[in-house]
Amino acid sequence: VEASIPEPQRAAWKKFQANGFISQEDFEREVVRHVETTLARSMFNCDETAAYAAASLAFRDRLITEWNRTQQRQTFADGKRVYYLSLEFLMGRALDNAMLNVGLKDVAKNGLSDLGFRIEDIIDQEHDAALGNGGLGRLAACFLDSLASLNYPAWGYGLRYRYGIFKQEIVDGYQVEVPDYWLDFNPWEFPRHDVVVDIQFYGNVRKYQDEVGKQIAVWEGGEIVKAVAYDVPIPGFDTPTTNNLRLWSSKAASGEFDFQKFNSGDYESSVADQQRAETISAVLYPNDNLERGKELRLKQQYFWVAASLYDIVRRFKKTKRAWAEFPEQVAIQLNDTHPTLAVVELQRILIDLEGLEWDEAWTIVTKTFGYTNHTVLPEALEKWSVPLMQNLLPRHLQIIYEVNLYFLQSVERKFPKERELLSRVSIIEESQPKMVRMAYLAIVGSHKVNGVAELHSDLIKTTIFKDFVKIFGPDKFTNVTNGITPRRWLHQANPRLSELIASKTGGIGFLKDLNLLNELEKYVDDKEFKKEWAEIKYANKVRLAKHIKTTTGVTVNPAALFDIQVKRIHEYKRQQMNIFGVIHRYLTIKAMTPEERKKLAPRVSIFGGKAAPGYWMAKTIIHLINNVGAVVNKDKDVGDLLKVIFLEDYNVSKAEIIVPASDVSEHISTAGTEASGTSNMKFVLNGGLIIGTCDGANIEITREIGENNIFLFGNLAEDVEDLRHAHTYGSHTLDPDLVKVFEEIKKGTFGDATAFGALTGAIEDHGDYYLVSDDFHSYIQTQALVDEAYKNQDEWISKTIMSVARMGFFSSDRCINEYAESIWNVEPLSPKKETAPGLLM
Ligand code: CGF
Repeated sequence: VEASIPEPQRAAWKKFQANGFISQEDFEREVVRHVETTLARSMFNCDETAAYAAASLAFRDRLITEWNRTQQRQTFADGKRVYYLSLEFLMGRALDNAMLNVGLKDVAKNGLSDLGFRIEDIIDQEHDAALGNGGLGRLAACFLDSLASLNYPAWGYGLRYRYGIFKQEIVDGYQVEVPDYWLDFNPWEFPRHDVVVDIQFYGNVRKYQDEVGKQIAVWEGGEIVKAVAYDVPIPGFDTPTTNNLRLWSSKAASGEFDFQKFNSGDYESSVADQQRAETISAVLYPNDNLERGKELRLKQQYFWVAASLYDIVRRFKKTKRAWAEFPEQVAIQLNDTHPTLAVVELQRILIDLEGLEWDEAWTIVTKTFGYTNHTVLPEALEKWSVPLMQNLLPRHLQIIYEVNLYFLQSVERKFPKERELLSRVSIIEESQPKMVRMAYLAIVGSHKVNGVAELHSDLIKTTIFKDFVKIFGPDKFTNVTNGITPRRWLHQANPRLSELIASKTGGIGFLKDLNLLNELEKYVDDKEFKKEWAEIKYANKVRLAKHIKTTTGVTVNPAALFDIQVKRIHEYKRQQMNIFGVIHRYLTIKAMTPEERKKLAPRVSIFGGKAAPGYWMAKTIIHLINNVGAVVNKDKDVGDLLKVIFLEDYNVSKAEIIVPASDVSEHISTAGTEASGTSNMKFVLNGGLIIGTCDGANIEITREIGENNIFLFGNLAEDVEDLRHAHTYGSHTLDPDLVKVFEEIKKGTFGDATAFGALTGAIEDHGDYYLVSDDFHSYIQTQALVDEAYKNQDEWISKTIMSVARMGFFSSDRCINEYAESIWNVEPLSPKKETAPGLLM
């Protein structure tokens, strides 16, 4: 059906086309209209929640106007688009971001005040969109911001989980998970009930030869689930470009419920189908760096990639181009191996549905995809059991076998004498049951594979993907060091610092070209500037101290050194080493004379982060941190010298309060385990120093900001294997300070010692896989250097200014430009007007 308005009537449309507000008056009118009509409330019945809803709807309308124009522009330009496939998008709050990106925060602030509200209170009403676990999902969110800000024609594709990452409550020191139902009111999405795709599961494959002898495969039977699109507008900063994030929601194909069953009195099973279908997009798997191989997860993956590819292919087919041009129009990035089935799905579409020959199709497929690896941890590398896949996706499994066959044949031709190599690189692992190795499938199906920091990209080439480098050559493997968006992680989270920087670098241009931060080097010794810099840090610490007081009841001194470690709780990230260090500090303070105590810099050790619900060791670490806090925080001998805080339910909006308040933050993973880390970048950008290992992006941060401005410690990645070997086969003597810490735990100082037996046992008796004992001495020594350095505030501040000045490299804009150039081969499409209406530079 033709949906376009006929030419003669278009003038009427143009006259009434929505334009979105620009002035304060228009904004206020829109807010009042939404309160009164959309929400059916009045001025006598408008609380902060309603005001948030109305303000958000006003901004949403504003965004959608530009979204429409952007989509039209991109369609007319008919150029290449990027599609970023990610099972996680950890977006956080949208209102503040939208206001800042379109340059209308002041308008909103004054408008809301005119209507009787404080903007901060309104912003605070918003529920985080928490469709992710940690770094990987937040990276995807930063990338969307950069793609739009740099005017790249790009779409994100993900799942619209009904439940995002769980809310964490701490009860008696233990983590308790509470479901996070966030969709009660979500003004940021547009349901597209007209964009619905049928997704098939199960069934079987019928093969036959057609008249000309061609093999035809038909996937039949099974069940159908509907994918419904929900669109979320993504506004660029200082540009009208507004890109799209399309999230799929699952729905039963058979409508509401089975009426036949219902009428025959079988009510329960009549709704069962519907529920089963809706379960697919119901919940985000709460694991970071761990894959568990559950069928529902595989269903999620196929559901999402099949719907996304259908959409992408449909859009391409409208251009009426030849299939060979597909990779010139479409670049698809696989965020980790989660979307790897997309490779197989595209091949299936091309050969089974569009009738292309295998080789022709496979050339198109491999030119289209790029794959980003985010981890070398073996437990995180995805594998799917062949029987499971056979049952759920029978045709896809056949295609995977065929891809593998041709791949192995090519390897054999190239390396005829290396039989071992064939089994090592086979996409099918010959185990019991057989498994599909998704990373290998992603490598074979993509034209580029990248790691996310230099060390990580080197490691994948020399360890887990070594054989593939030999087969495909080194050029297929590349590095794109992660980045963060300075819009959210400086301008939004730390408005005062952003303003101060703007005043010295010639305006807010640095938010689009982060290298302009270089200008700050001039002020490293400027007294007045340093004073303001220090005041801002102090104010941010006061803000966090208030948050700590209201959420934990503990009073902390904002003048103390704030030492922060916030991230997912994982043994490789070594929060256990941090808390053991805290216990060591506690014991040291207890043994000090009052005179000695006076010389010590007071410290607040702040932790935050979620443990995967099934990750018992991580939960034990949380428990120990809380128990140590309970003892230390009420110890009169210690007073302000040490406080230990665990912040409940760490998420993006809390990070916006926490990150700007650090003096030191900890990034202390065992060398070679953290692919990149991105919170390290956020903390340094906000004027905090870091204590860290030579791991992930810490290495490049050191290169950029200089060795004098970072506290590095610990063993190097290249020595880790030997040390582990020595633990297992040699004698493993524990660090004496660590032994004392363990003795204290075992005495029961921090509650029932048996609760922590596994934690100490992993180090004492089970090989200390994460090298906690090996690194403990150098960790403690380096913490002492931090104490010393902090005493010289003048120099400390200079270090932080110098560091911020040199952080330009870590903008996600740099990162996206690198992807665009070296992987996607896509150009920005700038709107004619350079500046978004309302944004005054
Ligand atoms: O991806 C991670 C994070 N945990 O989500 N990985 N995964 N999977 C890595 O462990 C981080 O080191 C990395 O910064 C992040 C984004 O690439």
